[in-house]
Amino acid sequence: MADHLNTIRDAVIGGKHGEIKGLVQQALDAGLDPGAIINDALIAAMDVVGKDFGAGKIFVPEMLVSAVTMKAGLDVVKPRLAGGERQSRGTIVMATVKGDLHDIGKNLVSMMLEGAGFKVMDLGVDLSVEKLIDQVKSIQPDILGLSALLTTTMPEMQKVIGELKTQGLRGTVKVLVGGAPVDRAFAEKIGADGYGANAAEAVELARRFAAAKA
Ligand code: B1M
Repeated sequence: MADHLNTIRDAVIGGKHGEIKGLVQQALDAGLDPGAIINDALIAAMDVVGKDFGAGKIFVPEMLVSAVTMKAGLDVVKPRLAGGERQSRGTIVMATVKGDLHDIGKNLVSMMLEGAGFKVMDLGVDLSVEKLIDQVKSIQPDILGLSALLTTTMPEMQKVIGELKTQGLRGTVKVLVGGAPVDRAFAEKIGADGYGANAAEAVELARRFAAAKA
């Protein structure tokens, strides 16, 4: 089991995008838990990549190839996660905020929320306040999930919450925030309804919101 996880982790770190799908499939065929593949191999690999990038050992192209490799691995795991529970627990709009192109964590959170029975409408990356407000008006989701990976884009979350208030929409939607630089104190400061440190916490919070509404 550890062999499969280590091989997948090393493949992501090494950016072996041509091999990753086969390796993940082999691990699934060997009976490994999809959650372990995600947490202990795919995410663990990106932690190493992030540290290496921060330390100047690798550069943006290498980081990008690792990201592409991780995404390809996630695509193989996704069907094993989603569809466990059929009845929708509610609608969640997910997006990465304006100026931010990081979407791996958001995609992962979206996948786990789908797996937990929510209808997830993923708007993608680089979403302006205006576009998000328009989508909240037209989709009328139960939850708005915002992701930010850059310290420079975190303030966009506050702008979105401010605009929801200005337009009288704040009471209609729960706002859930997350992403590596975001923490509970920041979430509280900007008036979000919840903060998820990872996908599991995001799912737990979304479940709590849904239960409170029911
Ligand atoms: Co970027 N990048 N990057 N990058 N990148 C970081 C974030 C950085 C920390 C790297 C570093 O310096 N060590 C750094 C940010 C520094 C800072 O702001 N303080 C950084 C930088 C500087 C940049 C550029 C500016 C680099 C440059 O061009 N000079 C540039 C910015 C581009 C832009 O966005 N405008 C850039 C570009 C890129 C790539 C395009 C090459 C690529 C992104 C590819 C993609 O996403 N499609 C990339 C990557 C891959 C990273 C790292 C290495 C990995 C991010 C990742 O995918 N992690 C990252 C370093 C790191 O974080 N270790 C880094 C795995 C993912 C599963 O985790 O996204 O944290 P994460 O999601 C977690 C939780 O945070 C949480 O759950 C997820 C699962 O557990 N979560 C939520 C996330 N969203 C949530 C929402 C929720 C709840 C929980 O509720 C709604």
